[in-house]
Amino acid sequence: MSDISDIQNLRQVTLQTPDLSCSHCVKTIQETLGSLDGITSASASEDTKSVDVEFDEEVISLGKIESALREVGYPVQR
Ligand SMILES: [Cu+2]
Repeated sequence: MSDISDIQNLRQVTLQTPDLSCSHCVKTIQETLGSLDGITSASASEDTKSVDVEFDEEVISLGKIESALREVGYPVQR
């Protein structure tokens, strides 16, 4: 963990989004998350119906990310 020690609060999660069904969904999700401050990377996959998100917890919370996904039609399954 020493290589990224200057980025203290970076967190990576995989969110299950069952409604993600095609490449258009992938684009929508990646554009939505990409527009949010604090998200350093967002990668959606239609094969696994999930989204890998890397974000700075000091800037944005996981709850906000989930809300943003829900707003564009992809509620996160827990
Ligand atoms: Cu779609």
